[in-house]
Amino acid sequence: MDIATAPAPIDNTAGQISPLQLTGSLVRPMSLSLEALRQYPAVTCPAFDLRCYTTQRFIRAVAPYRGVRLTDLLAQAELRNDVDGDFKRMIFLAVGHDGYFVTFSWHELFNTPVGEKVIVAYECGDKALDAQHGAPVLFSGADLVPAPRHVKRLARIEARVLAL
Ligand SMILES: Nc1nc2c(c(=O)[nH]1)N[C@H]1C(S)=C(S)[C@@H](COP(=O)(O)O)O[C@H]1N2
Ligand SMILES: [Mo]
Repeated sequence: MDIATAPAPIDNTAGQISPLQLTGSLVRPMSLSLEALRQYPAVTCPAFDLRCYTTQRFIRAVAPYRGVRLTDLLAQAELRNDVDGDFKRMIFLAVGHDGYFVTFSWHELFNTPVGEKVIVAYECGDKALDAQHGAPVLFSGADLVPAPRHVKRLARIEARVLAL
Protein backbone atom coordinates (compact mmCIF):
# COMPACT_ATOMS: atom_id res chain seq x y z
CA MET A 1 0.00 0.00 0.00
CA ASP A 2 1.20 3.50 -0.78
CA ILE A 3 1.45 5.02 2.67
CA ALA A 4 1.51 8.57 1.32
CA THR A 5 -2.01 8.25 -0.15
CA ALA A 6 -3.52 5.92 2.47
CA PRO A 7 -6.44 7.46 4.38
CA ALA A 8 -5.38 8.88 7.74
CA PRO A 9 -6.21 6.43 10.51
CA ILE A 10 -8.81 7.61 12.99
CA ASP A 11 -6.66 8.36 15.97
CA ASN A 12 -8.51 10.02 18.78
CA THR A 13 -5.29 10.86 20.56
CA ALA A 14 -4.47 13.18 17.66
CA GLY A 15 -6.99 15.79 18.77
CA GLN A 16 -10.43 14.63 17.64
CA ILE A 17 -12.81 14.70 20.56
CA SER A 18 -16.14 12.89 20.36
CA PRO A 19 -19.09 14.54 22.09
CA LEU A 20 -19.87 13.44 25.63
CA GLN A 21 -23.00 11.26 25.73
CA LEU A 22 -25.50 11.43 28.57
CA THR A 23 -27.50 8.22 28.36
CA GLY A 24 -29.73 5.84 30.31
CA SER A 25 -32.56 6.73 32.65
CA LEU A 26 -32.89 10.35 31.50
CA VAL A 27 -35.80 12.36 30.12
CA ARG A 28 -33.55 14.09 27.56
CA PRO A 29 -30.44 12.09 26.63
CA MET A 30 -27.80 14.51 25.39
CA SER A 31 -24.66 14.71 23.30
CA LEU A 32 -22.33 17.55 24.32
CA SER A 33 -19.27 18.88 22.52
CA LEU A 34 -16.59 20.76 24.47
CA GLU A 35 -18.14 23.94 23.08
CA ALA A 36 -21.54 22.93 24.44
CA LEU A 37 -20.00 22.23 27.87
CA ARG A 38 -18.73 25.81 27.91
CA GLN A 39 -22.31 27.11 27.74
CA TYR A 40 -23.00 25.92 31.29
CA PRO A 41 -21.99 27.83 34.43
CA ALA A 42 -18.26 27.33 34.92
CA VAL A 43 -16.63 26.25 38.18
CA THR A 44 -12.94 26.05 39.06
CA CYS A 45 -11.40 23.61 41.53
CA PRO A 46 -8.12 24.04 43.43
CA ALA A 47 -4.86 22.53 42.20
CA PHE A 48 -4.18 19.04 43.55
CA ASP A 49 -1.76 16.11 43.40
CA LEU A 50 -2.86 13.18 41.28
CA ARG A 51 -2.19 9.96 43.18
CA CYS A 52 -3.08 6.37 42.34
CA TYR A 53 -5.25 4.52 44.85
CA THR A 54 -3.87 1.08 44.10
CA THR A 55 -0.17 1.91 44.31
CA GLN A 56 -0.33 5.22 46.22
CA ARG A 57 2.08 6.43 43.51
CA PHE A 58 2.36 10.20 43.05
CA ILE A 59 1.60 10.82 39.39
CA ARG A 60 1.83 14.59 38.94
CA ALA A 61 0.64 17.93 40.24
CA VAL A 62 -2.44 19.18 38.41
CA ALA A 63 -3.24 22.88 37.94
CA PRO A 64 -6.80 24.08 38.67
CA TYR A 65 -9.43 22.54 36.45
CA ARG A 66 -12.27 24.58 35.05
CA GLY A 67 -15.44 22.95 33.87
CA VAL A 68 -19.09 22.28 34.51
CA ARG A 69 -20.66 20.46 37.43
CA LEU A 70 -21.92 16.99 36.55
CA THR A 71 -25.10 17.74 38.53
CA ASP A 72 -25.81 20.72 36.24
CA LEU A 73 -25.59 18.49 33.18
CA LEU A 74 -27.83 15.87 34.79
CA ALA A 75 -30.36 18.52 35.82
CA GLN A 76 -30.57 19.59 32.17
CA ALA A 77 -30.99 15.99 31.00
CA GLU A 78 -33.48 15.40 33.85
CA LEU A 79 -33.54 12.08 35.69
CA ARG A 80 -36.43 9.80 34.90
CA ASN A 81 -38.47 8.64 37.85
CA ASP A 82 -40.60 5.92 36.26
CA VAL A 83 -41.26 4.26 39.61
CA ASP A 84 -41.65 6.54 42.61
CA GLY A 85 -38.26 7.03 44.28
CA ASP A 86 -36.22 5.50 41.43
CA PHE A 87 -33.71 8.35 41.71
CA LYS A 88 -32.71 7.11 45.19
CA ARG A 89 -31.60 3.81 43.66
CA MET A 90 -29.78 5.41 40.77
CA ILE A 91 -26.10 5.17 40.00
CA PHE A 92 -24.09 6.92 37.32
CA LEU A 93 -21.33 5.31 35.31
CA ALA A 94 -18.63 7.67 34.10
CA VAL A 95 -17.03 5.87 31.16
CA GLY A 96 -13.75 6.79 29.50
CA HIS A 97 -13.00 6.36 25.77
CA ASP A 98 -10.97 3.24 26.63
CA GLY A 99 -13.74 1.55 28.64
CA TYR A 100 -12.31 2.53 32.03
CA PHE A 101 -15.25 3.51 34.20
CA VAL A 102 -16.16 4.57 37.74
CA THR A 103 -19.45 5.05 39.58
CA PHE A 104 -21.28 7.73 41.52
CA SER A 105 -24.52 7.23 43.43
CA TRP A 106 -27.42 9.67 43.23
CA HIS A 107 -26.94 10.28 46.96
CA GLU A 108 -23.31 11.21 46.54
CA LEU A 109 -24.02 13.62 43.72
CA PHE A 110 -27.23 15.24 44.94
CA ASN A 111 -27.32 14.65 48.70
CA THR A 112 -23.73 15.01 49.94
CA PRO A 113 -21.02 17.68 49.53
CA VAL A 114 -19.17 15.31 47.16
CA GLY A 115 -21.49 16.22 44.29
CA GLU A 116 -20.62 19.91 44.40
CA LYS A 117 -17.06 19.01 43.45
CA VAL A 118 -17.63 16.60 40.61
CA ILE A 119 -16.84 18.40 37.39
CA VAL A 120 -16.38 17.72 33.73
CA ALA A 121 -13.32 19.82 32.93
CA TYR A 122 -12.36 21.43 29.62
CA GLU A 123 -9.56 23.71 30.89
CA CYS A 124 -6.57 23.20 33.16
CA GLY A 125 -4.47 26.07 34.50
CA ASP A 126 -6.28 28.52 32.18
CA LYS A 127 -5.36 26.47 29.11
CA ALA A 128 -7.88 24.57 27.00
CA LEU A 129 -7.52 20.79 27.40
CA ASP A 130 -7.12 18.77 24.22
CA ALA A 131 -7.57 15.05 23.69
CA GLN A 132 -3.92 14.39 24.45
CA HIS A 133 -4.43 15.99 27.84
CA GLY A 134 -7.53 13.90 28.41
CA ALA A 135 -10.34 16.28 27.44
CA PRO A 136 -12.92 16.19 28.71
CA VAL A 137 -11.76 15.02 32.14
CA LEU A 138 -14.18 13.92 34.82
CA PHE A 139 -12.83 14.83 38.24
CA SER A 140 -14.21 14.27 41.73
CA GLY A 141 -12.59 16.99 43.83
CA ALA A 142 -13.71 15.74 47.24
CA ASP A 143 -12.15 12.28 46.92
CA LEU A 144 -9.34 11.35 49.33
CA VAL A 145 -7.26 9.84 46.53
CA PRO A 146 -7.97 11.60 43.27
CA ALA A 147 -6.77 9.31 40.47
CA PRO A 148 -9.54 6.68 40.33
CA ARG A 149 -12.30 9.19 39.74
CA HIS A 150 -10.15 11.26 37.42
CA VAL A 151 -11.39 9.82 34.14
CA LYS A 152 -9.45 10.93 31.11
CA ARG A 153 -11.33 11.38 27.86
CA LEU A 154 -14.73 10.95 29.38
CA ALA A 155 -17.02 9.52 26.70
CA ARG A 156 -20.30 8.76 28.46
CA ILE A 157 -22.31 9.28 31.61
CA GLU A 158 -24.91 6.56 31.98
CA ALA A 159 -27.74 6.73 34.52
CA ARG A 160 -28.98 3.35 35.79
CA VAL A 161 -31.62 2.38 38.29
CA LEU A 162 -30.50 -0.58 40.40
CA ALA A 163 -32.95 -3.33 41.33
CA LEU A 164 -32.66 -6.12 43.89
N1 LIG B 1 -9.69 6.96 30.71
C1 LIG B 1 -8.97 6.52 31.74
N2 LIG B 1 -8.79 7.33 32.81
C2 LIG B 1 -8.08 6.90 33.88
C3 LIG B 1 -7.56 5.59 33.93
C4 LIG B 1 -7.74 4.76 32.78
O1 LIG B 1 -7.28 3.60 32.70
N3 LIG B 1 -8.45 5.26 31.72
N4 LIG B 1 -6.89 5.13 35.05
C5 LIG B 1 -7.08 5.90 36.28
C6 LIG B 1 -6.08 5.54 37.28
S1 LIG B 1 -6.42 4.18 38.24
C7 LIG B 1 -4.93 6.26 37.43
S2 LIG B 1 -3.78 5.86 38.61
C8 LIG B 1 -4.64 7.42 36.58
C9 LIG B 1 -3.35 7.22 35.84
O2 LIG B 1 -3.00 8.43 35.27
P1 LIG B 1 -1.80 8.50 34.21
O3 LIG B 1 -2.23 7.64 33.04
O4 LIG B 1 -1.73 9.96 33.85
O5 LIG B 1 -0.57 7.97 34.88
O6 LIG B 1 -5.66 7.70 35.61
C10 LIG B 1 -6.99 7.40 36.01
N5 LIG B 1 -7.87 7.75 34.93
MO1 LIG C 1 -4.71 4.02 39.75
